[in-house]
Amino acid sequence: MPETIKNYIAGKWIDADQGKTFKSLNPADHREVVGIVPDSTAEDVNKAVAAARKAFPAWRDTPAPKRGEILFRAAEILVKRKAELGELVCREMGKVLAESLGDVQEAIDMAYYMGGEGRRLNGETVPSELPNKDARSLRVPIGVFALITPWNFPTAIPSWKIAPALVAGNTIVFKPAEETPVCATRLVEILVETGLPPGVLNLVHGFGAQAGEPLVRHQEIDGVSFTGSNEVGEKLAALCGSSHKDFMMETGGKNPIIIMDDANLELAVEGALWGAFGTTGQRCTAASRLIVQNGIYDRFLQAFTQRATQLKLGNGLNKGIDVGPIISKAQHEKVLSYLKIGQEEGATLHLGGHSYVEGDCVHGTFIEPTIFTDVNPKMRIAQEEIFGPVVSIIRARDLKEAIDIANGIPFGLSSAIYSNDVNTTATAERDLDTGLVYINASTIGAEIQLPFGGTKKTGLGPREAGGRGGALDLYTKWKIIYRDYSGRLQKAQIDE
Ligand code: UN1
Repeated sequence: MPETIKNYIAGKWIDADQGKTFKSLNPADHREVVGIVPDSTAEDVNKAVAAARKAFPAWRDTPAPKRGEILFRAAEILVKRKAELGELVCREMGKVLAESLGDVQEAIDMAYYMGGEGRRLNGETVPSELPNKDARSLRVPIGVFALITPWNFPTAIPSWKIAPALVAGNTIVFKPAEETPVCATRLVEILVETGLPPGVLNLVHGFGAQAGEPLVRHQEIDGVSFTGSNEVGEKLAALCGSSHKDFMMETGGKNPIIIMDDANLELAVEGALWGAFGTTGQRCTAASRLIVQNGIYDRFLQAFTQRATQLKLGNGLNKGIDVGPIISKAQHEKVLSYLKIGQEEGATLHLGGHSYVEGDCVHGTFIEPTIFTDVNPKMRIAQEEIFGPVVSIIRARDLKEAIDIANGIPFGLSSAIYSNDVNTTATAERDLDTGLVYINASTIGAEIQLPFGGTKKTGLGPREAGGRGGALDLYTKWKIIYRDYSGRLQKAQIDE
């Protein structure tokens, strides 16, 4: 039975102003409607922003440790309901059950971590150059944040944004991806259950053009955090720049794994398989390029192909499935178009290359794990983000050439190298121009206690997640306080 969901505005669950709805489907079986969803417009956005604005002063003035406690409570509820939520993620987004549970776990980790930040939102106290004067910095909230999230991590990525925004004292209008609205609703329900005051967190469902863009354009929005495509992100960046809104985007990736001649072959094969075909390649951290040194090339290709052939496609709720569906028909078309492009460019289609329509998969949107060989690093399939189970294998003579190929793209999110030589891996650590570098591990699986994000066209603005230079730099601004208790006029830089 499909679930009818609502927007959450000013502490109430309500339908879209115009009463319209759309459907969220199970990508493994499009006959299953997971949710009937409010199709919101600027009217709904306006109500939500007004509610968030109204709630802001009291939330800002709530002690940060108390705001943190709400996140601890949310984490506890998430722990109790992890199995149920994981199943929902699997039904609505399609990733296999173990990965769906991992998605929820990442939200749990983030809620606990950011809950703790409630007691650590520290600034600096420094000596003043004048007597009887204090100098210190404070982190203060920005105001009302628009949070726009993608479908590929339907609980984890919303938690990356909601948890730090809340603990820092901002109020929120959350516009989740239209493909995974039920997962987003469940997360909001859990936060509501913790006793979050009305208006602090508002949820508006809908599409980018009708709901997302009016939200970002709204003059009462102070900050925007967006994860999704470069195309949309760059448009939002321009809008935010011209209206002085704080902005962060996390967009594309085209992540390489370098496999050197001295690598542990088995380890490299397993890492490449997990990076390329885990989450059906629908991660911004997915390994979509394997740069393999000549001496190990043939052995690697043989072992990798053999393992890729064994992967089982299907509904991720079923046992033994390794690769789930592609999220939607539109995305399925896009991936198929790249399979054509690759062949037209002269790459060799080494494995896969078609829709997968065996058995029940005929009702979903599946694509076979696909390997291209004879790929020139400048081909479109080696430069552009495909976001599907498609990997390009590229040959390299030596470390220098491998790193040049790895860096020779517009993106810079994640990279990895497999080698047992410490000099090789240390050089790669230094020279790979990506936000994340993995040594003898795949390109996916970043942990939440360190910043997450990349270089070049992968993103803009402060990084997400925890640690120094992470999300708190986006969700707070600095306020500097000078307090003079000398009782006389003191002149900085002038008084002796
Ligand atoms: C994403 O694909 O947008 O490092 C996020 C990883 C996950 C997050 C991926 N922890 O692969």
